[in-house]
Amino acid sequence: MTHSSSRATDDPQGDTGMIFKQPFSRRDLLKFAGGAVAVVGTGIWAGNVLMPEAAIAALGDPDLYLAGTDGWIYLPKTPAIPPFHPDVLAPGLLTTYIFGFREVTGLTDIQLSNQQNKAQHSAPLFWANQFDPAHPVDFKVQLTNLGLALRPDLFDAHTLHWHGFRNVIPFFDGEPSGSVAVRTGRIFTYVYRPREPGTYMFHCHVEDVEHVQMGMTGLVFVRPLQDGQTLAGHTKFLYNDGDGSTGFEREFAMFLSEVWAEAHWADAHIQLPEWSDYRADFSLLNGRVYPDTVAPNAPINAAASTHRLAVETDPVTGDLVAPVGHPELQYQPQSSLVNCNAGETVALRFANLGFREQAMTLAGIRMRVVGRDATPMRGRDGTDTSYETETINIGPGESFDVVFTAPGHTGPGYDTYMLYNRNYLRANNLAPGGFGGQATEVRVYAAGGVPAQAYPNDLGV
Ligand SMILES: [Cu+2]
Repeated sequence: MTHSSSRATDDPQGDTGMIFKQPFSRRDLLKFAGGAVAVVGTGIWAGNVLMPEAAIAALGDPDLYLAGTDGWIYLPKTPAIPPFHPDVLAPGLLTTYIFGFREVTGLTDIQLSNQQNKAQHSAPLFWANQFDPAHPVDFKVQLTNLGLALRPDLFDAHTLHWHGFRNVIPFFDGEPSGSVAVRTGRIFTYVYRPREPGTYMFHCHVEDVEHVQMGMTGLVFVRPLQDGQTLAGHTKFLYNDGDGSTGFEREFAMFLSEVWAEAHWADAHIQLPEWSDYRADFSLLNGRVYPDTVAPNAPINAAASTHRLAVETDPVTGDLVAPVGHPELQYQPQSSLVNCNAGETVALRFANLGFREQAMTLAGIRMRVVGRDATPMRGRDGTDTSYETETINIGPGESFDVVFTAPGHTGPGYDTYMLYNRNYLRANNLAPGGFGGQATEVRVYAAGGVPAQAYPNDLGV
């Protein structure tokens, strides 16, 4: 910044007194605005007016637009948990009340307001590139609070908290007692400089035990600067490994969450859940339970999926387009199916924001853990601390980055390997026939059987 004179003397229009009665020095403003100054740049100081509109304009357009609201999702109706599940208030094919996020990039204002009561679970998948000092560009996410259609009495704010994100300045942290929160009808733009590649999660931090459990949480990851180089035959990587050891051909986000039916029912029926009674009835993967986890993604706009899984929306209403053949999964657009070809290297990005530790097993294929909590498995002296396992134990708030090599397969069709929670009650949620829980499939085709991946969690076929 070059501007250094006081507001009072560098104000030819004489209009800033309407905002600050006392002459303010730039030093005072720096103290006042704190860390936010570091990211808004020099533009807003030119006119000497500390206006939110000016600050937003100086930042440029957000990379991503999210909205917070309520909504409904589908979970199997058996086993029923009377009177909590399925909820008698649920519309159409749906069963379960949620709070959640929606991705609303490109929607008109009218379409945006239409998305009240149309939240999705898990929250929209998005990603950013590692901050490049040579080409400094911040990553910006605009959050609109659309309010809760079913609970207008709950005028809860929402925030975006990027869990595990290093060095976020408090202004953009999203923890509501230490930073701003977005009240109903308000809009706020979060600004990040993602300096550490890896897999993270995000959630609303307002009444977070409730809002996280209700569904305001999802997975976010940061691509390393190393991407685009060719190392060990790979061009895409999980970390800046220097040797290609975290490279992959395909990547799949696996977000673990839970639903306690009684709490969701209570929020829908204007009751107060007792959170110390917490008991997860459903364990979910990317917001669905098996075998819905292997149903396709909702239709995805591949060209628009540069920083987000861009689910197609209705051109008139802006509402989500449901996965083909699965109208009940309209608000659960993300598949967990892993399609790959024999011999390929596949990356799985796990994050858990359920409230219990989970043990995810890939039966018959060894996974190599190359990162934990957005930290590569390297010692201080560079020693490789990655390890092979068939099971990862993943606590609440933890993330794991693993890679595996797809086993051989020839001929038509595919081989199926199960990826599931070792706790059988969580892999099937007590559903009849063993269906219904935190489980999915890895399907290995013969070489060339699955076309190259266009975006994360792209099934290819
Ligand atoms: Cu919230």
